[in-house]
Amino acid sequence: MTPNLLVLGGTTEASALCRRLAEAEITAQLSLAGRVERPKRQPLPVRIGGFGGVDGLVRTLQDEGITHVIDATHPFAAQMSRNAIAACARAQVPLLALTRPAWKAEPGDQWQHVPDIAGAVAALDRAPTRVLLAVGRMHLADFAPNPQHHYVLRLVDPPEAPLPLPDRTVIVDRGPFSLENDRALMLDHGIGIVVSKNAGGTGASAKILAARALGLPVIMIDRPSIPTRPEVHDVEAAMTWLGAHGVDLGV
Ligand code: 3Y8
Ligand code: NAP
Repeated sequence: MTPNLLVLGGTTEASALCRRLAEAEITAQLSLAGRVERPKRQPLPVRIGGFGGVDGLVRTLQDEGITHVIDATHPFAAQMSRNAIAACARAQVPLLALTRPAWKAEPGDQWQHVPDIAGAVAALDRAPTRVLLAVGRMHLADFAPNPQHHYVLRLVDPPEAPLPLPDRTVIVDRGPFSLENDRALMLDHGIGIVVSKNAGGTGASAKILAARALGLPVIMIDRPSIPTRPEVHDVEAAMTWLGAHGVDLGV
């Protein structure tokens, strides 16, 4: 069959896969939700926006004759991943997840694991300190119950709506970040604690490494649960899976 891949993206791994597919001249498109103003340029055609739930994704798979789906979304994009599992089952399209292992605490780390954003908010019910809140824009309002802290917010795009946190500094920047950058940022802002999603991978790990270097505590938000599906952690394993599912890798 002539391959026609759909990559669900928005991560470093998705970009690496897109580069590999373009090199191998395998027909594929990258899909983004449209969360940021200027997404990174990609070597494949990019579609932007939701599909319209499971039904919408099934329609896309069928109308566009998609032969394989690779879900390379962020581990916190759980709704997209759940929809992909359901839609690929209904449309009988092979699905593979390309993910990165969760970060693990090392000896000496001061991590407090919380199950979700609400758990991180509860963990901030403490005496005023200076918080590096680098969990993106979508959940900032959840942190409003703890206005006693000074928040250093890192956002991909300048905030449009008024921010729900009165005492804050906004840093507009996008990853991947470096240890040097994040260590200097924490020192410059006198950060006392870091809040982070357990994103895994390298693009967001700088703040974890910097907290480790500075001996700072981390509130680590564990990943939402996603039903099991075929899963690999690197691009070459994804290419091997494609080869085993009828794609001529041209090697
Ligand atoms: C739109 C598309 C690549 C992908 C790069 C990775 C690394 C750099 C680090 C911090 C943590 C955070 C956030 C983060 C990182 C990579 C990756 C990653 C974390 C872009 C991108 C899109 C998004 C969406 C954005 C979310 C936000 C989350 C910022 C592109 C740049 C905090 C996740 O303003 C918003 O609405 C932002 C929304 C979802 C989480 C949130 O809840 O706000 N990512 N990030 C994707 C789409 O439209 O489908 O420009 O490439 C991609 C990347 N951001 O190819 O190099 O692989 O994760 N993204 C987190 O991990 O906690 C920043 O600041 O330390
Ligand atoms: P989510 O909560 O799992 O998804 C919510 C809805 O957004 C989905 O049901 C789907 O809409 C749409 N959507 C999500 N990802 C999409 C994609 N790649 N292509 C097309 N539609 C998509 O997702 P999210 O957490 O908002 O993440 C959005 C994007 O940002 C994803 O690409 C993800 O990889 C990236 N990202 C997220 C985080 C994070 O912390 N959440 C971090 C880094 C990157 P329909 O139901 O209408 O199809």
